[in-house]
Amino acid sequence: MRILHTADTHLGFRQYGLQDRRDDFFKAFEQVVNVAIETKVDALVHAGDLFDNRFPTTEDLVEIFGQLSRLKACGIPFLGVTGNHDGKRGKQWLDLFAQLGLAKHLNPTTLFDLKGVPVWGMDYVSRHRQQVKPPQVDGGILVMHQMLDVVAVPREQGELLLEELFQCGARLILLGDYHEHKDCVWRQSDVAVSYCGSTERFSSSERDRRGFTIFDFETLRLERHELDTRPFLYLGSAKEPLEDPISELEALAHLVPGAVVVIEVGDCPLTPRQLQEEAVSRGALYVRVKRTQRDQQSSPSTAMAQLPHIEQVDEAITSALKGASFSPLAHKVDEVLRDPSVLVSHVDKRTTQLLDEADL
Ligand SMILES: [Mn+2]
Repeated sequence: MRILHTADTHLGFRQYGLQDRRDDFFKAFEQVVNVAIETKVDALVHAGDLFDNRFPTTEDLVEIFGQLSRLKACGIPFLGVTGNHDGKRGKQWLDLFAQLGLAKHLNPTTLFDLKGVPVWGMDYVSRHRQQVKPPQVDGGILVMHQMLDVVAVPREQGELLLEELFQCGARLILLGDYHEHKDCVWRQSDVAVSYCGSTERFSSSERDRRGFTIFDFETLRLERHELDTRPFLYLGSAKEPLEDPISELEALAHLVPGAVVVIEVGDCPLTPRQLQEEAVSRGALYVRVKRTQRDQQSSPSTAMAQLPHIEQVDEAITSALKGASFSPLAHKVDEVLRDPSVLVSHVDKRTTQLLDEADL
């Protein structure tokens, strides 16, 4: 029996405020569904963070219904748990999808019978820096969305202990939350534990190819599938920041079209806005500029000493922003973010409205 394991699809995420990036996350998910259907897997397991947040838009819901319906038409069950990003108080989106016959919301006490193999799941448990006990189950597959001690940094912040997972009774434990797959499969006697990684780059630090895995339940053998995602081009590094990013961009012009360019710069006189314009004029989608400050590198304590007192943070941000060359739109967004009269739950809507009005 073949089980497709995916997680951390973060659907609806408008990374860098871009509609293109929002579409990229859906395209990656569509590829996962395509492979599930083409290779006729027995189930698609989603280990949490299906959506990037608790409030998917109607556009997001229309697209997810489309993909779940394709799976249903092919008789492939979609089995899921919620993650830390998409979990709601009370009923979950997965419960709605289940009600419509498009998904199964897994839980620790009632098994889902997948052709004779029990499948269990547990939604993300928010216990910051405390350990979560895995449920004791009776064989089969367990799906969870938590950080394992062996990948958490620092290790004490791990929510689950790998050793305990090996003892929980399941034979295959499919996890979400950690966005990397590489070196994230652990085996002990007849038990395998694995993270599949995210399907699109949720942050520019996710440098490896994105993908998902298919497990053969009988042999516990794993097939890795790589996804065709938005190219990210990395120029410079914290150790070797660029002094002259423009000539690097020129040298790599053939790689730039459509890419998100991540530039690590040192003592460069150009502002992020100027770099953005330079790269976009060469066809880049977006530029993420990281500045490596040599004095901060050598002495983090000096940088700490320069931080304003907590009560003056707002003032310090305002005066720093005055000196920065951000667009009027960026200043408007900043106003919404720091305006105490704007409810946190309204921030997303208000900023999206500003971006839509700006018609970028
Ligand atoms: Mn995630």
